[in-house]
Amino acid sequence: MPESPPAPVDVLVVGAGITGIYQLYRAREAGFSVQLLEAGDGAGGTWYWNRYPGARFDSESYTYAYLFSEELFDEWEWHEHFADQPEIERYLNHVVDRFDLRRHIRFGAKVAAAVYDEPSGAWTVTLPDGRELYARYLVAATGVLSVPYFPDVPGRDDFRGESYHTGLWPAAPVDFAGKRVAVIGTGSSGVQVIPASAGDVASLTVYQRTANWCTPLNNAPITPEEQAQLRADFDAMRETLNTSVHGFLHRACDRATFDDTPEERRAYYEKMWNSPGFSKLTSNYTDLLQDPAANEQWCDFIAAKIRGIVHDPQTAEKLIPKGHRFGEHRPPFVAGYFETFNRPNVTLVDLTQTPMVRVTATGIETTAGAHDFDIIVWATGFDFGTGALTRMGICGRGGLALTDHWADGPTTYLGVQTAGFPNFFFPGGPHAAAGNNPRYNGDQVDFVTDLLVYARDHGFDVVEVDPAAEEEWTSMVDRWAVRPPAFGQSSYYFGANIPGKPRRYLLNSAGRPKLFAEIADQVASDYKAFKLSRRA
Ligand code: NA7
Repeated sequence: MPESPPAPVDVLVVGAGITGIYQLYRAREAGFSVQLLEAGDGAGGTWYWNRYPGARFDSESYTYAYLFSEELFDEWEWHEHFADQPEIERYLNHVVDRFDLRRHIRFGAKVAAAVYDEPSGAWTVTLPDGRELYARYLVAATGVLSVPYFPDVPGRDDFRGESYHTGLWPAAPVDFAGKRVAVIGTGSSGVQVIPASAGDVASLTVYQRTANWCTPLNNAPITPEEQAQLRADFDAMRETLNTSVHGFLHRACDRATFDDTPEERRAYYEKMWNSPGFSKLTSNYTDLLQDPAANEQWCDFIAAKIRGIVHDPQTAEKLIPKGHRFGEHRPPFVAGYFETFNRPNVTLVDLTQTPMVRVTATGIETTAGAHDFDIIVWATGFDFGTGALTRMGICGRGGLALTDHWADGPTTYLGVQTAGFPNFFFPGGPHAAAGNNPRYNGDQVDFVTDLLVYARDHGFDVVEVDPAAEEEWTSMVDRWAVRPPAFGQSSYYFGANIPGKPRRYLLNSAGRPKLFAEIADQVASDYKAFKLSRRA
């Protein structure tokens, strides 16, 4: 007997990362029938795929985690202020099972195409084997850093040793012991994998094109007293996170750089250097990102630290960024990174001096010569923001392809919907966050769910954003991106790491207050930015 087609669901979620799991939970709680499709064989999204040695949070564990359930918060004990990947993956699986969500997830199910059907107002989603699924609402929780990028280096496929991308790391541990290892890329992933793997290897060669302003993560175990305090402070912590611009607990500074004397400044920078994670951005002097002279002071301090840590002066100079300021690229946070270059088995290759020529069958060739390797690690980043959404074969009203609609870069309203694609949402996509991602993504999931509940309660089943609202939000994003001192145009925030990608800003620099204000306005105005209708 031929298999009968699956029953349509109310909500089809794509992606079992932190956003998708929460969307599944919220939509179930709201009484919708829900199915979640996940390309991987396990839950976790970013924290499923990025299992390279050294992968860990650089937002505080308890501020990155879910805050929708105090019971969940109370029963999960994070071991470290910045948890490592295995603990994060365990946590996300715990959430899936604790809320009985696993039975709604289909693993190993990558979306090949998703097409909007105007007469029914529903979506047809096709899997690679041709099977079709039907849903009223399609919610892509596919993340902004989920499509790994391999640069087009000649000969990349010729290498006969092992090669891995940090964002596609295998589940079985990679054995580095005694191997000659190359790491290409020194962004947040590269600078985590480098110190974590240097101990075991015969040799580690780091191919750096752009040095980054790395500062210490300053991780530590969470003591029993801190655990107790975190629980006691749950409500206050949630309140602080909900009202902070970037979704962190860090306290803002009340002074600008040159309000302090040079001695006071040095002491404050020392305090920043020893502070946890992103507080170097969020608690630093108020003019850090506004005044280039202020930024330079902080950069000089970091450069002096690097010179103090790295024994070889030439290597130290190569590790000091040139040509971009602190905060212009996403700042990585490190543990023992600069110290790694003092090991006798670690070499830094500066690709600005000796560019990469090709990958060969046995290694890597630069203009300075060739080196053989057993393992090449590609820590070369992601197609940020739009990478996953533009690879899902999405077609909206009138057969409009999302890739065509976004040919010049994404246009969105609140970073959750785009005009011409009714009943399609993408919380956690472009134009939402600029800070601690799960906090924003959770706001967006809440917004989408509440909107769908509103539509259902009022007898509507087609939800589509007004092009004027989309235009307004997108202009706001673009305006903020070029506010003085506009910088970062060379970063992946603008799509600059992918050849040929439109240079459009992919974050929402106005932050959470803007998102909250807009959401409140929508709720108060019966979602005036959306056209709600009944299917024909
Ligand atoms: P990033 O931050 O995009 O870093 C990618 C790195 O790869 C960066 O150092 C790049 O140098 C380097 N890269 C890219 N292409 C090349 C070529 N062709 N040759 C040499 N080096 C290259 O990605 P990550 O995975 O580290 O971090 C992504 C996010 O994950 C991060 O922001 C956190 O949110 C966690 P470039 O700077 O382009 O010169």
